[in-house]
Amino acid sequence: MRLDYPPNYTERIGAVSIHALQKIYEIDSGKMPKFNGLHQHQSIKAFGYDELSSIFQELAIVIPVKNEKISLLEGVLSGIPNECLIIIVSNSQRTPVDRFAMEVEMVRQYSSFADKKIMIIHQNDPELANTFKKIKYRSILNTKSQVRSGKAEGMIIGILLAKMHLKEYIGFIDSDNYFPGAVNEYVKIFAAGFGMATTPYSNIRISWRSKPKIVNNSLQFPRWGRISESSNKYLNALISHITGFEREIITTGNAGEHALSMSLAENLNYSSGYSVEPYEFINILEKFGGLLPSNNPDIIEKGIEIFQIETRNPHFHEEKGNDHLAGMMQESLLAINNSKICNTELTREINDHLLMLQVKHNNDMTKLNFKKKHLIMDPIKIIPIDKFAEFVVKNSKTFIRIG
Ligand SMILES: Nc1nc2c(ncn2[C@@H]2O[C@H](COP(=O)(O)OP(=O)(O)O)[C@@H](O)[C@H]2O)c(=O)[nH]1
Ligand SMILES: [Mg+2]
Repeated sequence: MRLDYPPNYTERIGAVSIHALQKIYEIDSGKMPKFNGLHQHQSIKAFGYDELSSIFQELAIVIPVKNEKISLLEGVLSGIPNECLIIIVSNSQRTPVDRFAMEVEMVRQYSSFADKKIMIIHQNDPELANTFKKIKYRSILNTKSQVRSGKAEGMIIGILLAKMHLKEYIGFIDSDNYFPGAVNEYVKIFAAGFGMATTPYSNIRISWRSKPKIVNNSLQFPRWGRISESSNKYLNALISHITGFEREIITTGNAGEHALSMSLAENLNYSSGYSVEPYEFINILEKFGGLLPSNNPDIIEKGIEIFQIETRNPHFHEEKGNDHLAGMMQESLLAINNSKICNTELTREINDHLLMLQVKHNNDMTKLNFKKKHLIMDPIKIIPIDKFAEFVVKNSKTFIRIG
């Protein structure tokens, strides 16, 4: 992979470096010759396969899935480089049709052809909830002491399984992606990002080149979806307010495809459901941006790097309708608005936006509850990972390891 390096500019906020969008010149830059001081251009960096491969071996790819088409999930698996550990966290229905069983069956069949390491677990496995109770990680449980539904909740389970398999990096890829080639590019981007990082605390975020859709019977390639446009706008407004300079550095507010080094992942709080991606930015700034008190001197000293890298492939995923989008927009806006670092002027603007959303969807008040709670989960660092591993392996009936 060959891409811009160093990034065009970097915004520094406390210990956090947010790098501007980096462009890819070659998805595959061939076999790199041994370093001779000549092949690295001054403003470009190339990663040969060997270099990427050594990062893939340390990388777990977490795929959250809820009732997606089985063939889409299989396509996603096919795009992930062989060396990566794959962790599927499913919240698919068990009755009347057991879609989780169908997923397990597909993974078993697929594995007989592809020599990959794949794990799968169901988010609603009662033994998983029991494990969380025993280790006193209650912020992932609902009032009935079950693991809450939600993408972020699934991601946390994925991070824990990756940690228990001693992985250094975790990447997240949605299961409803139509292009296995795009998935392959995402994983290469994650590895290139970790390869560029100069600190153990890094976050790699994917910016899609385009999100194709059909409008009036013709294929169009808009750059942003509606939600990304809004959350990028508000995140940029927040950053401009902090730095005093108006810039549009953030292009990846809602990127479902992103990756974290384990050292950073285990220190972050996660916001429930779909607000997890914009909240990741917010939480990094809250914790390490020097705006609020921090109790992580080692991380502050080494610094955090956020890379944003633009794909060459378009992003094409399952369209889930307007209600889904409105709910997601509301969750994302609340995640930004409820932060202590969000200033009053921006809060007013976001509140107006939320109000407008509610008026638009006034016949669907239950889904767009203005007083909706925005739940924050504790950093997984507090979980004794050996105990978690022991309980999950011994008790969880849905935890299956293949390959
Ligand atoms: N484990 C898990 N995955 C979920 C849950 N809800 C959604 N997902 C998955 O999360 C990914 C993103 O969700 P999606 O509905 O496509 O959201 P969008 O792409 O951001 O519009 C998809 O792979 C979903 O199948 C959940 O409650 N648990
Ligand atoms: Mg999707």
